[in-house]
Amino acid sequence: MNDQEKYLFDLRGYLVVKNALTADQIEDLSARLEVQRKNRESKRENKKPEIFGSDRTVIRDESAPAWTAPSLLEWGGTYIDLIDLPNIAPYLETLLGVGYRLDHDYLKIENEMSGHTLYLHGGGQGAGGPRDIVGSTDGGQCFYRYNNGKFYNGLVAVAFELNDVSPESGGFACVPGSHKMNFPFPEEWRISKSQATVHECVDRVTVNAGDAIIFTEACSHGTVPWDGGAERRTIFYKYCPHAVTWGACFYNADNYGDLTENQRAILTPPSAFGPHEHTAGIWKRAQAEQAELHRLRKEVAELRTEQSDRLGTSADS
Ligand SMILES: O=C(O)CCC(=O)C(=O)O
Repeated sequence: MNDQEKYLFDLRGYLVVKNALTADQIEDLSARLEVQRKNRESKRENKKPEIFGSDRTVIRDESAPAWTAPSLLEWGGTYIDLIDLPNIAPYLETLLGVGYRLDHDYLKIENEMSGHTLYLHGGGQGAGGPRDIVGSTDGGQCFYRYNNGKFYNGLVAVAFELNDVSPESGGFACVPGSHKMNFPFPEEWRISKSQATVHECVDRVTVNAGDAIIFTEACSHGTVPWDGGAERRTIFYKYCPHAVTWGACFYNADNYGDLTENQRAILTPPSAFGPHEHTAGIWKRAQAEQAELHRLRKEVAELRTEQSDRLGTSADS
């Protein structure tokens, strides 16, 4: 992150990294997404607006083990590479400090079906106000500071765009500078039901497919209602300092196939020590217990099936 980027991030609360993704990466991410959309269609799950992954506050069903909230990481390929992209990692380390962690991930699709409303949320130092969806019970999670030569952020989002987005189309927007605000966000500007009513203090950010918008959640931001014809498909990976958590459900790195040491470290649950040997031992034990639980549940399910098959056979004879 060079001095100009640091200046702009401190000034505005966001940055655009041009061409963060290669054409091949966009293709792979898009292809894997389309497979999931087809799956959803075939199950007749009509989810609007279309969101995949989760903010890790969602457990799939009653029987799902803890820490298995829906995640794009299950889709493999480039979705795994996004955890630790070499051209994004230096920004995250500068903004969050070493040992930062991935907190949650999701993908959002906007098209003519979306019918979105702009709902501005976030706001530094609790300035989001009591009606803010992320800052209402401000436990310090929405912080932004620059002190003693270091950035401090409670949550940094990386929004990877798979399509071109012009300001007239809609998409990411924010109130630049609001991450440093000392006054509550004016409620009358929070919600806009159409593009025409979006307040002039809101910046609409223009991007091309493959660009990444890096923003601090402390900056008041939201999605401008879509009016762009085709589609906007955006992947969000959101990162915290190692001691902070937003999601209630941590990643279990064992669930996502072969990962690099760095990727596993970034999926470590929160602690003051980060991905350090002190916490690594405890976490390894929790993972082993999860694996054991998984195996035992499978065994019980198989025994039950066997038993009901046997009962069915004897009833027939
Ligand atoms: O659509 C966008 O880029 C904004 C997303 C948003 O509001 C969020 O990530 O909290």
